[in-house]
Amino acid sequence: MLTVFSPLHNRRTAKTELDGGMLIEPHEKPSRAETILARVIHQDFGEIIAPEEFGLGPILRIHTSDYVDFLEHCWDDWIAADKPGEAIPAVWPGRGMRQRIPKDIDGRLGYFSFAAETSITEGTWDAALASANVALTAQKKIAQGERAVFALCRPPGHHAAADLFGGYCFFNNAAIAAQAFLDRGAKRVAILDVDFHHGNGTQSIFYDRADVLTISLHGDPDLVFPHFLGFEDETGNADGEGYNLNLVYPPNTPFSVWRQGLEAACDRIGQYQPDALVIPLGVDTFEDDPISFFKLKSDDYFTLGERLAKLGLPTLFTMEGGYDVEAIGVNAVNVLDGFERACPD
Ligand code: SP5
Ligand code: ZN
Repeated sequence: MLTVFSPLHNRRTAKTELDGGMLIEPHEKPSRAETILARVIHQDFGEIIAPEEFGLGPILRIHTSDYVDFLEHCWDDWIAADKPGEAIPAVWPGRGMRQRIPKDIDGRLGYFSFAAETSITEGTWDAALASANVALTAQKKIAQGERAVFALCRPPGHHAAADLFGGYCFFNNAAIAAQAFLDRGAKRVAILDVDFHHGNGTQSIFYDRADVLTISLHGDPDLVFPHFLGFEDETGNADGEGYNLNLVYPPNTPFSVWRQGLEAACDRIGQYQPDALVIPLGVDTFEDDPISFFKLKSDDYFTLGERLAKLGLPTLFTMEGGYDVEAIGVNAVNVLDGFERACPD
């Protein structure tokens, strides 16, 4: 399988994540991508290519121009305001307050975010742009005939909404790729999010639409991030009614239970008959993940990949979460390996 990777991911080197009242070293760190890349190379898994550049056009199909402009200039604005640390939002337009974009950078950070763990830093824009280009390059390769491509995206994307960053995400790489499939002639695209966390950004982007089916399997948002979206009664709205599916699991869920949700998701995708499948691939479902509570084991990721291959669809994997850095390479590549082995060609 082809892997798309950009060394520019390394431009995102945040030093701080707000966690438990402390500023800790971020869970979402450069060694994550390097470890996955090393595993792809070690397994001799296939060709690794650099992304092409697509400009802002395909990003603006998903994100608002106000938001893109904010992200591009946030760090410069922060420095111009003489702030000492990394750019962290600390105030939001809560219930009853005005939803308007302020001039001040503290106000803008709050307007364009939904969480405070994700700081914006000097190279964040470069890395986020490269990550979107990784996903778009993978999409183009599939449009040109590849059965499956691995977009080794970093930073991840599935928490990013049309005009919100958070959850370590800035551009929603999976949504950008799904829209690119449609813009190149696909009629329907399915997105099956297997990251431990609910793909709130992706859900919100396509919630009113029937041309993208969004499915997410995740930890109960009553107990974990993102807390305010991802419940099973969220089934879509207007034209999108019936085109969103959330499958929610409690602490300590083992693969034997999780895979029942995977089956339900695959059944729904089968009915939908999409032209392409996008898999936001997080391996923070792993038993030793430091911020999550499922109990998947490394071998289970082969089984996941095999099941996805049996859907028989052109498939684009975007890398999302996974914070046990020692295991992230093995687990991510096991999914791809299981997929390849189950493919007829
Ligand atoms: C892409 C992705 O997986 N994003 C996850 C974002 C999670 N953000 C909230 C993290 C809260 C971590 N709390 C850790 C408690 C254990 N020290
Ligand atoms: Zn996650």
